[in-house]
Amino acid sequence: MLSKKIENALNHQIKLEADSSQFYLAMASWAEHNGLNGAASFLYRHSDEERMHMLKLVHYVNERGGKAIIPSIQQPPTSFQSLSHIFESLLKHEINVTKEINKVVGACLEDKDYTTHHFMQWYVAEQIEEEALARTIMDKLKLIGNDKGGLYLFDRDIQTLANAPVPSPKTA
Ligand code: OFO
Repeated sequence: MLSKKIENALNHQIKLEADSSQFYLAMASWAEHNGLNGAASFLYRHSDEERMHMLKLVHYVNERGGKAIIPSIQQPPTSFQSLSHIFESLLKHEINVTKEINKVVGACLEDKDYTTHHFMQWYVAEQIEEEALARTIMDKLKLIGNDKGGLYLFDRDIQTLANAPVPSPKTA
């Protein structure tokens, strides 16, 4: 059974994952609209993954005797300056998500809730990967700068990352 404190912390995390999904969906749509189809596929997929992160938390809260709260949809930005700005915001956003996940983990330790602490380790590991991926992409975009040919190749290459199989919410 979850304590109220942990239930609230997990519901806060559910909202963050939902907001992340919406944010990346807005980025994906902007990229698609601007002919950057590889980046769009990558971002659509990333948005789906965030929804899975949210669902995984929803199931966990309900299965542990708490009540998962489905948050309202927040309006994300409708336009972005460039692909570099998009990935810069994505990295910043993920760094913030990592901080919030660490807060949940800290609350679990304070509460001696070792079951939720164990459950949250999946998110801790996921954040290491997500931040590393966003940093790699940012490094590539910095190298490309304003080179249109480079951007064309980048957009083609990022499609490969988008095509890898999506893990299911339960096993993700
Ligand atoms: Fe991008 O991360 Fe969810 O947790």
